[in-house]
Amino acid sequence: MAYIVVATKNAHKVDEFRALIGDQNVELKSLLDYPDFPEIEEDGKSFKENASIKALAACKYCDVPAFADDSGLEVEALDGAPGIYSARYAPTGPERIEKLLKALDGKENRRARFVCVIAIAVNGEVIDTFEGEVKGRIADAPRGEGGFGYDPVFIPDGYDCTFAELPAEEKNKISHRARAFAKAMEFVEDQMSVLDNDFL
Ligand code: ITT
Repeated sequence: MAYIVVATKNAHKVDEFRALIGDQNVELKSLLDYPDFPEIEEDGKSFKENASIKALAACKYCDVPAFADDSGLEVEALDGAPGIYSARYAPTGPERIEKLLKALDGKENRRARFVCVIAIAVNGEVIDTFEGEVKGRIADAPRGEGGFGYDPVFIPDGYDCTFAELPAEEKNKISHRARAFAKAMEFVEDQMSVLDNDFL
């Protein structure tokens, strides 16, 4: 079976992508399947740059088409922070959430958005990038056990519950990742020949 590599070590992202790919005749591998893969320095200045760095590194190392997801949470009242530094905002997940809630303490504006940029790399080149977003607001306290990262404090527009309280299928219908992935798939379907027919 043909396979593609997603350039991530985040098992939650892999699960979400597997669910998004569904029953297509393609196997999804990740950097968790390549334990010797060298650490990638994410020194880009944007989601797009970091996604491109990761996709290219995986494509070159694994010698197959690869894609990467660089994502994060942008909070309006914090001028877009933590943004591309979402994974590095504090040492652990609970500490990141605690720091975010503290930073928003007393602020009326709790608007935020999750952003995801997917980069696709084939034959040692990034061929395109795709962005998805989901808008919402930051809850007063963490709620729910599902998802990962900032999900317990993110309430998507149109809902009263956090991403962590939603069933995974529901998050996967409206998330920044799902939206970026839908755009990427549309492109891939149009460009099958460019991708050597090995990519889906
Ligand atoms: P890789 O670089 O290996 O893919 P990572 O987790 O470090 O894994 P990023 O650099 O893209 O990935 O950082 C994304 C961070 O943004 C992630 O660790 C979460 O803190 C947050 N984030 C992104 N998408 C999220 C989601 O769907 N739900 C909750 N938090 C999310």
